[in-house]
Amino acid sequence: MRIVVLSGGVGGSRFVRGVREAIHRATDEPWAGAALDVIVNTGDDWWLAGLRIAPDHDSLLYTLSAQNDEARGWGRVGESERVSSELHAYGVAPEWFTLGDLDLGTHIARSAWLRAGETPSEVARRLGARWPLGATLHPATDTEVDTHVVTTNGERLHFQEWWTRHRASLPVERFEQNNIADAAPSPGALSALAAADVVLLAPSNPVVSIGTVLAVPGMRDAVLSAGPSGSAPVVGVSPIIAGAAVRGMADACLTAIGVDTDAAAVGRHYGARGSGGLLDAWLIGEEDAALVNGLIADGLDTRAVPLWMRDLDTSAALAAAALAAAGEHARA
Ligand code: FO1
Repeated sequence: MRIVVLSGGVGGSRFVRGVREAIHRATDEPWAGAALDVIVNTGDDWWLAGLRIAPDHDSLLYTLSAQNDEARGWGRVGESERVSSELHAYGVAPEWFTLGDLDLGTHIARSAWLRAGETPSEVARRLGARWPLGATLHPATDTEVDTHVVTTNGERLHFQEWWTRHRASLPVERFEQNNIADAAPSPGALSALAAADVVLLAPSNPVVSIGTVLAVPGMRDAVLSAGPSGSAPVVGVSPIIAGAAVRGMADACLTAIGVDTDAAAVGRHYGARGSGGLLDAWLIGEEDAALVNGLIADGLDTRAVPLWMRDLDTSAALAAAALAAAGEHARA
């Protein structure tokens, strides 16, 4: 079996780790021994101090290699910030963005390979080769599609500044990705989807993570026609529980595109395959069980399951629930 997950950063990384764990724990489930490919959002990426920073990729790299700082949610465990304070002192990195010493190793390696002419996909392969990740990470596209925020008072700033400096507090007119019209899915993303038996949308930010992955021309069609028979089931996991974003500031992003911050609205935003959307099934939290019947009545197969990923057990159980839902939609 081949599983493909579309993922952003922190929430996505926990979910992908859960999928990997569910694969390892499986005995007679169809996903025992499955291959795992992750299509990673690159809209958060930016150039800083001459280095290419790729937060969502690095969240996955560090989480799957157990190098991540679980408490902080990003960066490396056991980190120090000696170089970062020098970068701040010289003014080549803003005070509100910290590049840890170990983390800089990743950014320097990535930037060196990029400068040598390697693609982001090749860079991801080389970075991942250092650890047994149990998954293959594919940037959604090898084109730089940095997300920018146009605020309601006409400012245009990189997503990282809006997210990290302003904590998503500036009202948003729209999000836009540079070069998105010229972008194409990365070769690895396309081949993973072509071979997929199931596609999962991680509980990442539906707008600036999953949304940005799907905004790459050709990606949505590749998801909808995934698999050898072009009909691999697509199952999504809600990043919203009881009207609140589990992590990050997805609520600010959803508001910006006119979608309510609730599990039903996000499910409808992705849409049921039968009505022109993406999903064959949608997983929401037990806290939102009252929303299930309305969504099913609208043609979206919805299940209320434990959605909180507190540890490996709960993450693996959530992943297994998503894979089981996919199995019920597997077509010939
Ligand atoms: N988030 C912060 O809130 N403050 C930081 O200084 C910061 C630095 C940073 C460095 C590398 C990296 O990969 C991520 C970093 N993040 C930081 C997190 C990042 O901005 C967000 O987690 C993602 O972009 C949101 O998906």
